[in-house]
Amino acid sequence: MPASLSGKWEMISNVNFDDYMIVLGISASLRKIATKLNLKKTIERQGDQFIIKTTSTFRNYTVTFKVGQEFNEFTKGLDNRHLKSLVRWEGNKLICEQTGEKKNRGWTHWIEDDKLHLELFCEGQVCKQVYKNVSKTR
Ligand code: VLZ
Repeated sequence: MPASLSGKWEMISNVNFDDYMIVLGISASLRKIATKLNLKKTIERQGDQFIIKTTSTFRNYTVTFKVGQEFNEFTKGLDNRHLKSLVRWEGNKLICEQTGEKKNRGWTHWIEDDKLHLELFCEGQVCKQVYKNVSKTR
């Protein structure tokens, strides 16, 4: 079994977020705000359903899905695109493919050294974020 992604997480590093937002067409003014945010993730698992909440002082974004089941995703408040998304396990990595206007788009989550790792990728750009656990209990 992969190490659990569940819990509360707070970002400790964020590399190439600006270039990731550029390929998504996020405006310079929004990018300026977004790059300064201290992002948090809350990941909950309810049976075979995952809920991933990304929160900040500026914007929040929640996605709910079942592994192996394609779903419609609307990136409301981010780049506001409609996607067909599919999440699967590959070893200890939870991988989401986001099919739509942008090619080779998606993300990968995994646990390494008790940290939550995230790669956000789109059209050749990769943003790498690492989060520390801030759950009361785990
Ligand atoms: O995360 O797709 O954990 O959805 C950035 C919000 C969060 C900041 C991006 C405001 C969401 C941006 C990243 C203003 C334009 C993401 C998935 C993997 C779950």
